[in-house]
Amino acid sequence: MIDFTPTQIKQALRLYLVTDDALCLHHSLLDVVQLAVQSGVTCVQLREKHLPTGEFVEKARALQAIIQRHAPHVPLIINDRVDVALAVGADGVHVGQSDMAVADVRRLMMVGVVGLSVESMDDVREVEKMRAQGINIDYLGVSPVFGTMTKSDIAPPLGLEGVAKMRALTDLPLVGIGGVHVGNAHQVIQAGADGIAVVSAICSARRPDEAVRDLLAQL
Ligand code: TZP
Ligand code: MG
Repeated sequence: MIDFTPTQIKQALRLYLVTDDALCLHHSLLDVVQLAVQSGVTCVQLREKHLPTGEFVEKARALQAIIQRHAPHVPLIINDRVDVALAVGADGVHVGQSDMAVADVRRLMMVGVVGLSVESMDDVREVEKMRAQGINIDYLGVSPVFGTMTKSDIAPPLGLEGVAKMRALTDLPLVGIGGVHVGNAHQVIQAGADGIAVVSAICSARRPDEAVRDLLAQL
């Protein structure tokens, strides 16, 4: 675990892969991650909603080994679980609005990246208040930009207008997630995001390497 500069964080958000084992239709999750980092993905988030903790930790270590071997500059972020991130020495944690409060995450993660999903303008205003109190949040996930089947219990889509409005409310790095694919990635960036985060566009691709290259070409 190292400390990333704001510039490094912004660069890491450019093409951010969020994993979903069940959506890896043509390759194992580990193969998807390997192909993706070899092809230029700039960040990987391990997102596991159902694994027992021990297996979650094992999987985090397996991903870490792959990333270390093939693209050591690519950060590994753990979804939700500060304990898992600390146990394996991952580069950071990403939490949502109903996960552990981001101030508590920051207290536990004295170094490393802390990302937070924001689903409304009020969420962003709340973030700015926390920052004014000295709570260091590294980036925001704009969630969801478009409709998606990948995640249930999801807020209404913010749309490109929502991305632009959030951009106007904060200078934090923003990554757009939800229904982003090769056909709309460019618009998300144009609306003001620093990068895009995808699950199915890479995990479910027959050729994850080509999917990564095609997405990068749009950014
Ligand atoms: N958080 C907000 S939307 C989403 C997550 C994890 C799922 C995005 O999946 P996809 O397949 O890229 O639409
Ligand atoms: Mg969460």
